[in-house]
Amino acid sequence: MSATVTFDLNRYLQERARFIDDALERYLPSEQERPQLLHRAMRYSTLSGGKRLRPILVIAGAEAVGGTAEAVLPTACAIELIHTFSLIHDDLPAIDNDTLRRGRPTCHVQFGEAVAILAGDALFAGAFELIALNADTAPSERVVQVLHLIAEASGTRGMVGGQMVDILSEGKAVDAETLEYIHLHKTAALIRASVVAGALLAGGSCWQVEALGTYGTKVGLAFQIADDLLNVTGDPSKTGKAVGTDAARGKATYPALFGVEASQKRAQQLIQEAIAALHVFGEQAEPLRAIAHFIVEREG
Ligand code: GRG
Repeated sequence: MSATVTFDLNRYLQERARFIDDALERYLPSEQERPQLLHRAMRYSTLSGGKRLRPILVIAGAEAVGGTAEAVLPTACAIELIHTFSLIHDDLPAIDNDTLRRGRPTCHVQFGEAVAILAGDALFAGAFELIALNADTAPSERVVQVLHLIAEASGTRGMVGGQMVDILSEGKAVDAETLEYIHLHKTAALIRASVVAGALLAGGSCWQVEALGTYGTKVGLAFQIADDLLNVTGDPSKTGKAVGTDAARGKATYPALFGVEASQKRAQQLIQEAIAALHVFGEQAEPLRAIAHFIVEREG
């Protein structure tokens, strides 16, 4: 008789998110340390109940090649700090001018623009301090590779570059190639870097890292398509942010260019391709397969 073991994704996500939250709590500067206002803002935006998808992908990438969550924890938290930085700056009046994030007032609404800008800057710098800390549990040459990977995925060849083209495209008719450039750089680059960083730190081989890179790019693109769809069809009580804002700002999105149904199909197709890239792995990659489905099925 063969027993079918179904992977419990909810439990996996909850346990790892708790593990990451506890570590972030320890790594972030205390509100009692000077400058207290800056530290309050950094903690307010970071410890505010995000899904922790990117740090969970660092851990799942490490586990896929036989590593552990403990060994990659500083880098997992570093990526959450970069992500939180990008959200704070993305919400600023000069960029998206959003007032609600993770169900709470955005950082600049709560603390003022100057504090929000500096909180973002300090989180970004703090991320690289944390990656360097990972030399305690991973070989230094792997840590250097990860520093390069994450810096590139965050900068002009990654998130910042994608964000720039996103802003320049507002209110314009963009073609499919430009839309894909925006999504691959603004969102998929950091998601890919998360999975690959975990695998590199845990000693993954070249072919394992390459397969996980393909997985990361495809789920990263699917993630942004799903985010575009949630901005059209989502429920603010579940997304924790306003809906309908992309259309109001004339943003370049998948539903705007291709419609809701074709966008859903494209996201599903990317998830199938991402899972196919994992064929070289056994059951150690089961969390990554389940996360791929979650990325397009989530409601928030
Ligand atoms: C950080 C180097 C650096 C630059 C800032 C503002 C900016 C440049 C980039 C913006 C990038 C951005 C906000 C992309 C959108 C990505 C996205 C879909 C975010 C929502 O992520 P979730 O759903 O959020 O994982 P939670 O709240 O769950 O963490």
